[in-house]
Amino acid sequence: MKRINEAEREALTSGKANLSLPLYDRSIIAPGIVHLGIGAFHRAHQAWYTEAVLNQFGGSWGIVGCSLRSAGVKNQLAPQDGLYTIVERGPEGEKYQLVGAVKKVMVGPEDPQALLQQMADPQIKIVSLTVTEKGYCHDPATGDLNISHPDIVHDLDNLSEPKSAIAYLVAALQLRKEKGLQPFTPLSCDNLPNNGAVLQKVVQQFAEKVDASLAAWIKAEVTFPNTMIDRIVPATTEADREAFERAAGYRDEGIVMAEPFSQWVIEDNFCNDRPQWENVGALLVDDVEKFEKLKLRLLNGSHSTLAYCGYLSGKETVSDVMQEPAFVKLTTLLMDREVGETLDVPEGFDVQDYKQQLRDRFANPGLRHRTWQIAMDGSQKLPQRLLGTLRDQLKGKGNIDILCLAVAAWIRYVSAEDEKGQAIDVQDPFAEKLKACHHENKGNSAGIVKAIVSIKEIFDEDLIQEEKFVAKVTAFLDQFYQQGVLTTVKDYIGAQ
Ligand code: CS2
Repeated sequence: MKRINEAEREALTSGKANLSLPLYDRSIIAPGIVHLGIGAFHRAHQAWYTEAVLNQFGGSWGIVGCSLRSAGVKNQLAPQDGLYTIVERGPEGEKYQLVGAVKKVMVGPEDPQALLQQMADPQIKIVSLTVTEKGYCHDPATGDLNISHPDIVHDLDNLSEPKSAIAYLVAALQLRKEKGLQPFTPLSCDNLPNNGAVLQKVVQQFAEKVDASLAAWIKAEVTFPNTMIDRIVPATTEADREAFERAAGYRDEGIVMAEPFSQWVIEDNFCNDRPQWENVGALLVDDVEKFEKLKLRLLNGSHSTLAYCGYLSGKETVSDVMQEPAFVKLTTLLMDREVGETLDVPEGFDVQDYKQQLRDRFANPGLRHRTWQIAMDGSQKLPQRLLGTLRDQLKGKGNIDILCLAVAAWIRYVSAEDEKGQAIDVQDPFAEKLKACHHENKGNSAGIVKAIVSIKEIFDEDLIQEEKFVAKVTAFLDQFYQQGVLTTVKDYIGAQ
């Protein structure tokens, strides 16, 4: 079947019900945004909002999408002239939208200078990022730049050929400073609390190592808005592409699957121009923190809990996990009791409704969001998803049971062996270290927990001192080994 691109677009898409198309002339749209990390999430979220701005208002807000690692996305999108389809999967079936906002795709390692020049182009007003938690090269517990991170070590010596997003930002800002240009706004769109502030800290610390006057200029001129981003976007599979091809009648290597729900809350603090995202559904506010905390703790905290418990109970997707009443109850209790007690809900926000919506979103059978995908990079995710709530609950003497159960499930998962003795493909920068903690303490849950909770980069220095926390995690881990995760959860829920 024919593949979508500009030349074929008219013939392949016209007259198709269920498919919406770009409403603007793509050929006159100049790029205004460089995006680092053009994975599925960006294409279904920020690019989707920007597409809505282009559809309604036009403007120079085309996107240059960049990968900092592989050429995978470029190979998908370049032959399609940047066109790709969002497949929205809701309870009522599928809706398709062809998106035209991505004007060009670049791959950092293919030509770092070309990417730096692109970022330094005066037409570029924003450099946004979805590089995942580990892309910030920081110590998740303290937020400081990890200066022994191999990419950072490399980049400090080779600033004209960077590897990390952090060095790309600093090097491109340096070029703009030298040219006497206004800076672009770096816009973090990753699932980190105070993501803008985290980015600012690592950029500032990196810049200080490069040149003090550059660091001072960044401090004075550049703003780093915080954002809360939300849309469930599972990795696309070949089966998704084939099903789409059959249904839509054209081939698209770049399709992304998404749920109907989407939310974007942005701190309105830009040092250069920005698209009118507020006119297409985003919320531009003075302070993102309350929204961020709510989302990271309720959605992502539950997601990680369900991912570890679910994977270990043999469930492939989150919607499979939500078929099991004990897991639904576990999530409800986690949301209402442990997380709920720590939240400062924004005025006018219906949190009860939000929690119910979350459970419905998790249960969406069309999404096929794999537990294994969410389980990735737990060492980078746990601090903001579970450990912040835990610290607040310890301080307020609130309940910590399910938080401990979740941490125990993660610890069980990173042993890299499932309940049937099969290997688990644990993707995590700390995978080897975590596995070693298990090996060195085989059969001794207390030893395993002690070794893992002593990893300061994840747990900081305080949590190993919290006896109640360590004891509960150990008890759950023991129970997991004795009777499995599902039975443990059922027992726990039954006793509530
Ligand atoms: C998920 C998130 O993969 C994960 O860790 O928890 O990607 C989640 O789907 C999004 O944050 C939803 O907005």
